[in-house]
Amino acid sequence: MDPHKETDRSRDRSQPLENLGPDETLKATSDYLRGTIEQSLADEITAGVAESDNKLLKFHGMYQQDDRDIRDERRRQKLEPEYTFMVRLRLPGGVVSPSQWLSIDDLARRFGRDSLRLTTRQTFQYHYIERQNLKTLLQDLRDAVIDTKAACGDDSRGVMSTVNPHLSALHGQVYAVASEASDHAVHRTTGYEEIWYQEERPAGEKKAPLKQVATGDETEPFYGKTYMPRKFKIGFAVPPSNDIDVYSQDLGFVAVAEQGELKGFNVMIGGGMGRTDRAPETYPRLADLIGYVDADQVIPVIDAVMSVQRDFGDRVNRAHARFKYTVDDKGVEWIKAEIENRLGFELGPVSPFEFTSNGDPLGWVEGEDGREHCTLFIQNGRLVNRPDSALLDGMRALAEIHKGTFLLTPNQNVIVADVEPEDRPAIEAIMKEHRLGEFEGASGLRRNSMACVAFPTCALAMAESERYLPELLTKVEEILDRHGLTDDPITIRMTGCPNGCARPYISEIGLTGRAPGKYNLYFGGGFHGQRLNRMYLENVGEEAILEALEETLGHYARERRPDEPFGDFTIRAGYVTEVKEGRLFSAP
Ligand code: SRM
Ligand code: SF4
Repeated sequence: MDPHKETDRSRDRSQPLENLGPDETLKATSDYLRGTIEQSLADEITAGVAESDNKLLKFHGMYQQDDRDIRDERRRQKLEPEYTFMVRLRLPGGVVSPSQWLSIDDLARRFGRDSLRLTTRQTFQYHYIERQNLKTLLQDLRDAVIDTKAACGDDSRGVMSTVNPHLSALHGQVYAVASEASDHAVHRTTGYEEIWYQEERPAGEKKAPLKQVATGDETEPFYGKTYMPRKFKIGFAVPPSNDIDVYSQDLGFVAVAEQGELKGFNVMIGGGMGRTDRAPETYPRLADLIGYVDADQVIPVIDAVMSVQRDFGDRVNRAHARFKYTVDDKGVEWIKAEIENRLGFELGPVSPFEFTSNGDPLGWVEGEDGREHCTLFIQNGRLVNRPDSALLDGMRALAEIHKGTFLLTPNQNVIVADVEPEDRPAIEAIMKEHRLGEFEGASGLRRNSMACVAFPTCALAMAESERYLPELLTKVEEILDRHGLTDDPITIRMTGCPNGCARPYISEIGLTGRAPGKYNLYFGGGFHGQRLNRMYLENVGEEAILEALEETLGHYARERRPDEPFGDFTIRAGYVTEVKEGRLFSAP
């Protein structure tokens, strides 16, 4: 029997637009993401943009936001919200040259209120960009050979790659593939160049269609007019580091090497973090391993996998539109068969691999070629100048003398990479002057912590995250001190809502915001991101969180087995039960 005949296609792109959700019509009628963005940018009645254009702007890498700290006050004063824009860069693998850093920094000082934010997917975000500055910002970024295409929106998002392409030949080869994947999977519309760079629309431009999985559309041969049903995330890991959290990617590649050279990749599909409280039909899910491909087949695999989601993803209900749900609805075997059908060959058997952690080893390491690399801890990825530490200035000073590259890590940190041994003293002097090496005194928990942006810019935040985690950690550090756990690496991740932007569902301690000051507390995630955690306490405040941590961490200190990670211990000791099935259908 042909399995395809059995497939319910009532919500996918084979349907007429009127049967699908409103975002599908918006995309289809947007003239390839142009919409009325130009008109919105010129609208003198508001500092914001029309809602439909805001949705389209996401495909251009930006979101309209308003400062939530002053939202109520402005409402009281009968003023419109203070609209500004978040702008996210497309930076595959997080690699940036010193001159690019200087340009990015200049723009943060000119337009972004002296602040840069490093994200959990290895890129920079600007916040507080006023609408009238968007074009200059994007043009200046273009001069630095950087764009913001597809950094948000229903498309292939920022492609991640295990950090440090300079550490070994293998890392460099994997980065090259990730970079090619990013350029390949980005949308092709010239609407971006017309709006932001004021370029003329090309007449009758035709692009070569991608074979097999093309839509027949000349402008967007892969995506067609309706792009993807939802965001789609690709990442490349190089064992033993799982820094990119490959199990959380829609499509993950795990490098396989032979004698230090890249041979191919194990392929994983269907990972994702987002969930909604009290909606058990939404859940975090770990990706399934489906096989192996040689390195030269990565691009066809991306086309095949993304096209399966493009064609079968849910285009009615956006809360159910991520690839993880398509994989579960159709079944992994069905999806794998469909991918192989589109590829025209079968995936090979999985090649064994082992991960040891998903964090960043901080400090200096030496690469194969004798050059050195220093990973700096940037708390929650925020680069600003504060009275006690001028991180923005410090990084700028480094960029002024550094001859190698900077690498943004998936843990919101920065690597000063590719340093000649003779240049190290000058680099270290700047780090010391600007207190960029302060992480050396930080606890193992803080070094392995991440928080999403949340308040005041994120429209979806229900509780504080970036602004609160450092303070909470100071209190938890007292507990760690008492139990002799200060140096133990334990992963903790906080988000201001259940969407999971800091990948909290795969940390050993997870906190997701429910309401101001209230969080769900999770335990039991795998130390290298291989296992989901489970909710231990629901909707609790700081006191209950600290009490729970006092009990569990104290118990861990007394009774852990040699080398037993905290996440494993919380399961063995019965605080939570293991999530075995790779997805969490509902809270316990
Ligand atoms: Fe995220 C939405 C910030 C990584 C899952 N995310 C948002 C928005 C744009 C809020 C919005 O829709 O209005 C946040 C902007 C806040 C702000 O003010 O900057 C936002 N997400 C972030 C960043 C900046 C968090 C950070 O502190 O670094 C990360 C940017 C990554 C990047 O460079 O591209 C970020 N977001 C993630 C991740 C982690 C990852 O991709 O590895 C996830 C979980 C993985 C996944 O996608 O499943 C994630 N963000 C979401 C979701 C839930 C999606 C879902 O499937 O349900 C939303 C909400 C949505 O899309 O509707 C969201
Ligand atoms: Fe905003 Fe929620 Fe993402 Fe945090 S997890 S940045 S609060 S959407």
